[in-house]
This record gives sequence, C-alpha cells and structure tokens, in this order.
Amino acid sequence: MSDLVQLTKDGDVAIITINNPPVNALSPGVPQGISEAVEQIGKDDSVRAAVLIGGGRTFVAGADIKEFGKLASGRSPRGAGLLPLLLQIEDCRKPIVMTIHGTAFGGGLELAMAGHYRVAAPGALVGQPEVKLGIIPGAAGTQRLPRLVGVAKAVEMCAEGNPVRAEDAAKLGIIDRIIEGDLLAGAVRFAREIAARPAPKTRERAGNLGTPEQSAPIFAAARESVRKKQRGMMAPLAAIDAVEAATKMSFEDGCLEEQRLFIDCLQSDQSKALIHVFFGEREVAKIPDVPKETPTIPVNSVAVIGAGTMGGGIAMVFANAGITVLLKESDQPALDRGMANIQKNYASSVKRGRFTQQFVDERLKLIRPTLQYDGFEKADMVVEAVFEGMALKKQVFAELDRICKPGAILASNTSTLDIDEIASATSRPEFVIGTHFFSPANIMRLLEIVRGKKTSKPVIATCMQLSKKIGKIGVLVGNCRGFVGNRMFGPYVRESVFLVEEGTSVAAVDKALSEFGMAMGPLAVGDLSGLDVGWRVRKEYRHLEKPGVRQAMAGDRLCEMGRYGQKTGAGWYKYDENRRASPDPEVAALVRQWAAEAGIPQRQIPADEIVDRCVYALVNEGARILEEGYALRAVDIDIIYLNGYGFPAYRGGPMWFADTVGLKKVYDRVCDFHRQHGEHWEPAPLLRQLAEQSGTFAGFNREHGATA
Ligand code: ZOZ
Ligand code: NAD
Repeated sequence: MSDLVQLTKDGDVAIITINNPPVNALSPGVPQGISEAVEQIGKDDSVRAAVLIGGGRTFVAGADIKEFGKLASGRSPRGAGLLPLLLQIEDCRKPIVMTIHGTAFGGGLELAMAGHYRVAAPGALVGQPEVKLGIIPGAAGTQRLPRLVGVAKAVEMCAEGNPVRAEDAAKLGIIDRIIEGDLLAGAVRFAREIAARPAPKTRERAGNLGTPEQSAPIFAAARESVRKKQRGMMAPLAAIDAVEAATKMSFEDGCLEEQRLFIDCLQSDQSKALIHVFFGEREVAKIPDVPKETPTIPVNSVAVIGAGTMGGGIAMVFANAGITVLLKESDQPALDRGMANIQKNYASSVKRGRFTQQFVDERLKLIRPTLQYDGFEKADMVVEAVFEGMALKKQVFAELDRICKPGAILASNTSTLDIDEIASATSRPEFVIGTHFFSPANIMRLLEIVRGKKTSKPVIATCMQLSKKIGKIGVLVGNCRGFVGNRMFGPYVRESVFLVEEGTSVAAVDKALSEFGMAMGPLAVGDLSGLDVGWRVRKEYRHLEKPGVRQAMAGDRLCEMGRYGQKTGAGWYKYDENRRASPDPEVAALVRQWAAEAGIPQRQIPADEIVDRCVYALVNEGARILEEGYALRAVDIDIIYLNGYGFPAYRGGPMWFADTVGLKKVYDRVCDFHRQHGEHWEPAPLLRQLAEQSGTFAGFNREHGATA
C-alpha cells in the first residue's frame, strides 16, 4: 500500500489513515492507497466496520490543486479517476465511517459522502468550495450532496462555495454524529454501534431530491442570485446546472453531466486565473530574503495615532483580533468623533449580523481613547494615521522616537509619502515601516507593507505575520510614490478621465469597466472616495509634470466647483439624499465645453477600447514597478489589485490578465496608444522585452528581492 495511506486495526474495526501533509489532498497515490485498503477490508473476515480518518491537522481538504494543470491539459486521468473509488467505498459490504476534523472540502467532502456514515469533531468544516477555484465538484459532489441535504442547500453550497460547520452539517444531514473528546476513539465506538446495520448508500437515497416542479423555482432563484453576487463567473452557474442534473437524471447520468461541466470549467481561463489567485495569496507571504525562520517581535498591544477615517478603522482591526489599542487624537472633539464613528460602525456590523453584541462590547473595551502619549511607552507597535503631510508625520515620528520603548515597531499609514524620509526623523529607522491599510480599513482585506531602505527583517517578518492575525492579506512592496497600488491607479484613473474628455459619457466609461468585472467603475470610485483626494495630490506634485504633456483636467475642474463626489452630493454623478447616483447632464455639458476649449477632438469610443485604455494603463505601470523591483513578483501586484481595488478575481489580476491576452498583443496595443496619445503611453521596457521574447509576467522572476 502507498505510504500515504495506512491500514491498521482496533479489534474488529479497521482504521484507514491518510497521511499526506499538510492538508491530506487527494494527490496521486492517495486514492490508490484508499482503494487498496478498502479491498483488504472487504476480504478480512475479522473486520466488521471501518473508520477513515486524516492524519495531522485535517481530514481531506480536497483534490490536489497542483494537479489541475495536468488535468486540464489531459496529461492526467480526469475526475473519473476518483469516481470508481467512491463507488468502491459505497459498495463495500462493511460500513465505513468517515471521520472528519479540520476541513472536508471539495474532493474531501465527496469522499466523505461516499462513506456510509460521517462523524465529526466539533467545529470541523465541510464544504464544496470549488467555485472559488472556478470549477465545480468533479467527483459526484453535485449528485450526492442534494441526496443528503436536499436541493436548496446543495445548490447554495455548490454555487456559493461557503463552508458549513459540523454542528450545522449535523442538522442538515451531512454528519451523523458530533464526537466530543478523542475523535478516533469515538469514531471506532460509533463504528461498532452500526457494524451490524445495513450500510446505507448515499447515491441510492432519492427522498430529498423532490420533484422538478418543486425544484424549478430554487434553481431560478439561485441563478438570479449568482448573476448579482458572483457577476461574470461561469462556475457557479455550472454548479447549479450540475445539481439540476441530479434532479432530472439517474445518478450515473448525473455524474456524466457533472464531469462534462467540470471539464468545461477546468479548461476555462477563469479557473486558471482563480487557481493562480489561490496559490498567489499564499506566495505573497514568502519573501526570499526574509525567510520563515526570521525572528518576530511579539505584538500584544498597539497604539494608533489619529482617529479619523483610517485610524478608527485600524483601531477596530486590532481590537477585532483581540489586541489592546490606545487611540490618540489631538483634541477632544476629534477623539469623540472618532470613537462615535467606531461605535457606529460596530453597531451596523451587529445589525447586519456580522458580529454579536457581546463580541462588539468586548472589542470596544480593548480600545482606550486618549489625548496623551501616556501608555505609548508600553506599546509593542504604533500605527500613525494623522493627516497626510511630511512635516506633520516627521514631527509625530520624532515624538514617537522619544517616547516608545526600544524594539517597538513604528508604522505609518501614509499612502504617498516617502517612508525613508519619515524614518529619518527617528534614531531607529530599522524599526520604521509602512502599513498601508485601505479604506474602510476594518473591511478591506489588503495591507501593503512598505519596506524602507533600513527596515529590519524581523520588523518585516512581524508585520507579514501580523497581517494574517488581523485578517488581512499582507503584500510587501517597495518605497516608491503611491507604492504599488496607488502608483498604478494613477494612470488608470487618468485614462478614464481622458476618455470622458474625448467624448465618452461618464456612465459609459464606468459601465465598460464594470462589465469587464471591476467591482465599480473608476469614476464612481472617485466619487465614493472623494475627488478632492486626488486633486490635492496632483496639486502637490504639479511641479513634476512635464510642460506640454496632456494632463487630465475635468476631475480637478469639478473639484474647483466644489463637486468632490458623494460627500458633497455631486461629483462625476449627482446623488440623491440616499446617495443613489444618476448621470448629470451638467457634467456632460461642462466637459464638452472644456474639451472644446482645449481642442480635444470628440468621438464615439467603443467599450473594448475603454477597457484596453484603462486596464493596459495598469499593466504598463505594473510592468515598470516589477522591473524596478518595487513588487517582488507579478502575482504580488495581482493580489494587491484583487484585494484593494476590486479587480475581478476570475481574471487573476492585471498582470495575469495581460499574460492571458498575450504580452505581444498587449504591447502592440500600448504602442498604438503611444502613437495616438503620446508620452504617457511609452511602453515599459519590461513589457517590450517580454513581448519580444514571448514571455509572461508570471514567468518573470527578479533575481534580487523586492524594494529598490
Ligand atoms: O488551504 C485551505 C484551503 O481552503 N484549501 C483549498 C481547499 C479547496 O479548495 N478544496 C477543493 C479543491 S478542488 C476539488 O476538490 C475538486 C473536486 O471536486 C475533486 C474533483 C476530482 C478531481 C479528480 C482528481 C484525480 C485549508 C482551509 C484547507 C487550510 O488552510 P490553512 O490556512 O490552514 O493552510 P494553507 O491554506 O496555508 O495551506 C497549507 C499548504 O497546503 C496547500 N494546499 C491547501 N489546499 C490544497 C493545497 N495544495 C494542493 N491542493 C489543495 N487542495 C497550500 O497551497 C499551502 O501550501 P504552502 O506550500 O503555501 O504551504
Ligand atoms: P483623516 O483626516 O480622516 O484623519 C486624520 C486624523 O488625524 C484627524 O482626526 C486628526 O485630528 C488627527 N491628527 C492630526 N494630527 C494629529 C496628531 N498630531 N496627533 C493625533 N492626531 C492627529 O485622514 P485619513 O483619511 O484617516 O488619513 C490618515 C492617513 O491615512 C493619511 O496619511 C492618509 O494618506 C492615509 N490613508 C488614507 C486613506 C483614505 O482612503 N482615507 C487610505 C489609505 C491611507
């Protein structure tokens, strides 16, 4: 038998243990090992029942995602490889008790459902999360699950992909018993209890499937919900089709239909992109010159300076992770406003069911508002979130340098300023780092961690580790203006404004990008975050603009008129009292007038050009960032864009998307834009180089670590 699967005995109960760390994925060798064990159990007269369990931290977390590339290209046997094993298990005359701890996800749950009984440790999770990888269950999950839990729940689990806790799964009929205490001993006892009973086969249970008439509205509602909540994604719709097949076909035909849909999804660009994202989210934690063994600094108490939009959210983030927070403001009214905002945010989380009142009460106790630096001397880390301005930041850091204990991390939430210059205000630049949260800080998952020239490796390692603890995805970036995300966002927004100035309507620009999959169009985003923010930054850096090079003007002109976006009731759009947007004919007329004055020719611009202009502006700047070493890998840029800027995950991020289109094609288009629109579109040297070499961003690996 393969060494990935062991067969032992406890008296008359056989124990099959899967040992394929870290997550017991169904890698090559595991299904074969299980099959051999089941065969031996069948032949062994001294065995009355069996338990199948995962060694280590979990049951089977799914198929081996690393194998999917081979599977999609036909270099490996398809899902059908698993189906015969599951039938073999189900047809075994001796009952097999699937014993779940950790996670039974994807192929893991499919394996469990082929068993005759399922028991679980409290808190274990089960689910069919395949849609999150752009595929659907491929080993009869869509056929067995509705037979256990009914059509409505099966559709929800397969189409949305969210896990279910064992306690709830027991109520739904997936789990037969929750076992407190020693899981294996309890499972063996359970196996003895049921050994004499006939072994029930999930595939023969039709009672929960209902009639096509009963199910039709469930499928219709699920499809409607997918179109809204998982806009643009094909796998959730395929998952619904597959569950529907379970209600209309025999089990065998349903499995064939599931296979067909599974392969379609597996071969799609969407699943390749989502699998890239799955591994990318884990890869960004790996920093070549800051290895896993790098010592870290314990962070049990944090101080935040500034209780404005960002500081308040940051305080909540730490409190939510159980870390005590001192929150300092410069005056009482600002402090009161900050605390009131925090309370309001928490209250709305309770209302929406995200948190319980008890959780919120406990978190609020962890946040201590203050106007003094008292207590800062004990903080393990300080996050500064005062107004954006170098002089103020340097003053604050000089104060922190005097007050904070040696070894405390001094972090700035600046979105544009030079971390090295901020660090120069202290006597300990190795402890200074950027922690760039995104607004709203308590919701957005992205944390750009900005490495200064002197930032020490333990400080970087601590912030990377801390990001996970506070529920963020930390991405290490270098210290350049705008860091990675905002540096790329500049050209993206510039193009969206140029397009409006060239004759496209505001709504048409946003619609094209929203149909491409962006969570919101760029102009609507501007209105939401405040057009004045970019306006101020542009004014500050105006001296760097080259004379004679076209600059976007319409956004700034709107600001000059007091149209800052949602907060002033008008920006690119106008807003009613419920902040509902509608196109504003006044804006259209003004922009036409400004364009005429500036001599900008007007034309109809098709949606694909709108998308190319905006998205390739991201890609071209991303290529520069990569080449200059401000991002470690192309995937780091992708993860930033997915988690901080609403780029559609099923396109894998801007750099992956460009690879998918083909860099030669992207480069040619950028060259077209360069000819038509001038200097802004100078192709990034790395884009040209990779296009000429038929390379990809994903394949480009810098020889040295990040952070020029
Ligand atoms: O890792 C978390 C997780 O959610 N994993 C993915 C679970 C999932 O999506 N399962 C469904 C897979 S698709 C499937 O099963 C299709 C299907 O229906 C079968 C079709 C039949 C096809 C036929 C094939 C013959 C989990 C919650 C499990 C653990 O989270 P943690 O935070 O504790 O740990 P991570 O995420 O850092 O993971 C540790 C290391 O394990 C790697 N990994 C995780 N799941 C994997 C996997 N590698 C391969 N396959 C998986 N399913 C993960 O990349 C990480 O690796 P390192 O190198 O970064 O440490
Ligand atoms: P804000 O104006 O909402 O809040 C700043 C707060 O700092 C104010 O309440 C002010 O009273 C307080 N403050 C000023 N000087 C202080 C001092 N010496 N001591 C204590 N408190 C002081 O600003 P914000 O939007 O929260 O931005 C804060 C920082 O975060 C800036 O560096 C900004 O660039 C950055 N940032 C903002 C966003 C965003 O979307 N708003 C996103 C990422 C990063």
